[in-house]
Amino acid sequence: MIWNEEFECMALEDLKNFQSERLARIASYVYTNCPVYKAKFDAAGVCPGDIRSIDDIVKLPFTTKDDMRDNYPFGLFSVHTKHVSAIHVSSGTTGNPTLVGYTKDDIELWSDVVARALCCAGAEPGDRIQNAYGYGFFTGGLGLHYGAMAMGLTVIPISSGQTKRQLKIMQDLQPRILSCTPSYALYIAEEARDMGLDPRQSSWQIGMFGAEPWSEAIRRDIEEELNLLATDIYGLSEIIGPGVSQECTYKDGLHVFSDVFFPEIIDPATNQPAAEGADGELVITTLTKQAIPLIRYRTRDIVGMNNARCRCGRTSPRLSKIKGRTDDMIVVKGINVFPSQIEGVLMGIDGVGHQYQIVVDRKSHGLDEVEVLVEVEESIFSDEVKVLGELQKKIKNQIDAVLSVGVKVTLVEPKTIERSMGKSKRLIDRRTL
Ligand code: DLL
Repeated sequence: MIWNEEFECMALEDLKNFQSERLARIASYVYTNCPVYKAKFDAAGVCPGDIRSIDDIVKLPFTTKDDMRDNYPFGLFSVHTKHVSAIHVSSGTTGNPTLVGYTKDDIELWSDVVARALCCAGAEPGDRIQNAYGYGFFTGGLGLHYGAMAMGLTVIPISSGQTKRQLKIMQDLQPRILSCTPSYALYIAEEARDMGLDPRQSSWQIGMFGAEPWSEAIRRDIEEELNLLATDIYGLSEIIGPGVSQECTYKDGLHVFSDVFFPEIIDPATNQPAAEGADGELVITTLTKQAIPLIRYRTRDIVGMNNARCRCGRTSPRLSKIKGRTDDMIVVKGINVFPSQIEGVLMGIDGVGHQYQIVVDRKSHGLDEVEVLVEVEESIFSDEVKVLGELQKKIKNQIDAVLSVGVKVTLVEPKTIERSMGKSKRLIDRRTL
C-alpha cells in the first residue's frame, strides 16, 4: 500500500513544479519571519525574489548544526512560540543542545511522512506495532507513534529497555511490526535465546530499524535471527525526526519524501554539488515545515543518491544506506578512518559476533593507537588458545589491509561489550586533541 500516492508516485515534472513553488514560498517565509535567516540571506547576497525554481536552491546559504546551537533556544524559529505544540531536544557533547519545535501542522506532516514510511515497509492498517524506540526528547518513539496512529495501526508504546518485558508483550500481543534501533533488535534476539526462546518464532514480520548506521551484514543477521523483513528508516531531529526516508520492501535504497524534504548531495570539501551518482554529504531543505524550517541543512551524513524510478512505483529519489558521517571520521596518524570500514571487515569474518568497539587513545609517546575490541562467539572462546590467536591475527591483517593505520585487536568474551537499547556507541575517542 502507498500512503500518499499523489506525492509519492507523482510524475517527476509535476514534482519539480511543486518543489519549485514550495521552495520560493519557504524562502520568502523564513526571510520574513526569522531574523537569523534574513541576516544569512543578506550576507549571501540573495533575496527571496531570486528563487523561482528548485534549481535556484544553490543560491541559498547552508544551515549548520552550529547555527542551531548558536541560536538556541528559539532563534531559528519562524513562528511565535505560542504556536509551537511540541519541542524536542537532543543533547550534544559540547555547548548548547539542539532544540526543534513543531506546530500542529508540522506534527501532521510528521505523522504523514512516518505513515508513508510504515506503508513503504509493508504495514497494513490494523497491524500492531511494538514501538521500542525511546519515548521522550528522542524523536524515535513519538515519531513512529504519530505515524502509526495516522495510518491506523495499533500502537504498543512500550519504549526501549526492559527486554524481557518486550518479549513477554510480543508473545502476548503478537505484534506484526517491531520498531527499534538495529542494535537493540540484535540484543532482543540475544535475550530471547538466553530465556530459552527461539527468536525466529517471534510474531514480528517487519522491522523498522534506524537511528544509527548498520551494514548489510548486520541486516542479514537480524533477518536471519528474528525471521523478519528488516527495513531501514532514516531521519534526524533537525529535519523532523524519523520519516525523512525509508526503504520499501525491495530494500533497494531509501525513498526520500522529496516533495517535503528536498535532498541535495554535495562534496563536503568544496561545498559544490557532488558529481552525478557520487557519494557526498546529504543536504536537506524542508519545503513545508512551519515552526523551524531549515534551508539547505548540512546533515553531515554521507550517502549516495539514485534518481531512477523504483520497482514499487514510487518516483522519489532513493538514498543509499548511510555510509558514515563527516564528523565521525577519525584521523589517526594522518589517515581518515570511518568506523563503518572496520565494521565492514568484522562482519565478513566467521566467528565474530555483532558487538565491537573502537577505542582511540594517544599514548605517552604521542602516537595514536586504535584498539578494536571484538566479541567472538562462545564456541570460539572455548576453543584452544591457538584458534583465538589465529582469529585475532586474521582480523588484524584484514583491518590493516583496509585502513593501513595498524590497529590492535583484542578479542573479548561474549556479552562483555555493553549492550545498547538505543543508539550504540561504537567509537570512543580518548584523545584530548
Ligand atoms: O535518530 C531520528 C530517527 C529515529 C531515525 C528513529 C530513524 C529511526 P537524531 O537523534 O537527531 O534523529 O539522529 C540523527 O542519526 O543524522 C544519522 O547520522 C543517524 N541516523 C538516523 N537514521 C539512520 C539510519 C534520529 N537509518 C542522526 N542509518 C542522523 C544510519 C542514521 N544512520
